[in-house]
Amino acid sequence: MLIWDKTAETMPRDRLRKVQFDRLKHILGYASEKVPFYRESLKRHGITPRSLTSMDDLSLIPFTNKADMQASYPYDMFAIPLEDVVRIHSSSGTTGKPTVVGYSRNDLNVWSDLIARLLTAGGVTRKDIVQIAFGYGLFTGGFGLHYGVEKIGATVIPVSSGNTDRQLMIMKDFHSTALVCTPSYALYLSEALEEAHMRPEDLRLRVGLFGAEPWTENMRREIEKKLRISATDNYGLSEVMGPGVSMECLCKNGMHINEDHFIAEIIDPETGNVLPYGETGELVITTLTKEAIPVIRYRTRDIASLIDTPCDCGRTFIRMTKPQGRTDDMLIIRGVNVFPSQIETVLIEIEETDPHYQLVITREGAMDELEIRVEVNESFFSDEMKKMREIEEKIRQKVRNALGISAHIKLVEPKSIERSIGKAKRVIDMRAFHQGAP
Ligand code: DLL
Repeated sequence: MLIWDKTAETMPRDRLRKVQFDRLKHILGYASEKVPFYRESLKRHGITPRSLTSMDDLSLIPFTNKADMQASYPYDMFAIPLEDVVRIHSSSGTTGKPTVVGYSRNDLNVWSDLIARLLTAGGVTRKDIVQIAFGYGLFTGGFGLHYGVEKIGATVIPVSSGNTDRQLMIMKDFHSTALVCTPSYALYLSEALEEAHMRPEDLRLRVGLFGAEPWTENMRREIEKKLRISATDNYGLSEVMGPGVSMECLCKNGMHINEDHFIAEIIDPETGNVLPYGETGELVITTLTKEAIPVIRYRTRDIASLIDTPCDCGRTFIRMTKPQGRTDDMLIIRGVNVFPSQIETVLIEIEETDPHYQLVITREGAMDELEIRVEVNESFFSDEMKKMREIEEKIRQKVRNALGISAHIKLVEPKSIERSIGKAKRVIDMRAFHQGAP
């Protein structure tokens, strides 16, 4: 299996620990010198680079959270003058003000190098023709992946997101061999292919590198089957860089974290205590080399666990599991904690449905009601009410067995749930509306 930067990616763990510790001390000094927010918060906690005696002291350093990033809007977290910032991206800002992130020249070099690692891990080589169907713009997906493709010397087709017919035409006519987009869009493209009476054999697609939203193993199987490709997952977030924080190799058993540039920890989201490897909690990330915006112990709100068993690919970096969702996406339905991805896992196993669904939560009096809208597969779709009711009942029971909640199931016609060209919107929570809205 190919590895982009063998020296870094297969570094013995004791050496890696030392690199991390030295870089951590450096970044603490740098952040407190250049960013008033860190100067104050580290001083309040009595933390200086010298006070750190080992990596275990990491847990003494205060967290940074989304609200801190938002309060610094637009540029207060920047550690370098604007004239040295060569690129700006930003998060979508669906919850409040967007977070603005900047990159120095060196940050962009590191970023494209980490994307080169990601692409190589997913099976892309300089011979590939890579179709990027992530949006090019403030979102980090398009431009983020782009420069890594150029770095490895593959051919990049910067189609950007949307215009599905054109995506398919380009995929076929330009002989794309690798597809880069969100997993939900990959699935949508596979359907559109069928509708256009094209077959995967008409394309040269070989691999898919998907990320930016949660997806399940079942969804991977579905996409791999429909597009006849090998699909890998990759993870990142704008606040700490964008894509390239972690990526799967072809062993597909967790995403290797680029540990020479990031420290990952898992904490209990309630107490903030650090949890051991293997336990599930909130992922916290510290950047070790970012110049424009160093980020220390950032609470990502993503729920995952860390895996430190060796991987067959030879990389020594630990892996993170697929994030199940975010602490703020977790639904509490009549006191039971549920992640949309758990419901997806149940739905995908039911052959009569397709993996397109929406969860609608309402409140009747004091009771939360969950409605699962899911598309029936074309071949099972029928006018016969009885048949449809039987499928609904089957799903209801499976959801109850797996998650311990009872849900109302609504089968909907094939292709009736809106498809997304970027991150899919699965949850419609009407409870706030019922409760307080005038
Ligand atoms: O989504 C960066 C990215 C672009 C990653 C392209 C991978 C590929 P944001 O828009 O800031 O950045 O959203 C970050 O998306 O905190 C997770 O909740 C979610 N997310 C990203 N990748 C994955 C993944 C980009 N592979 C937020 N699995 C993160 C699950 C993911 N969730």
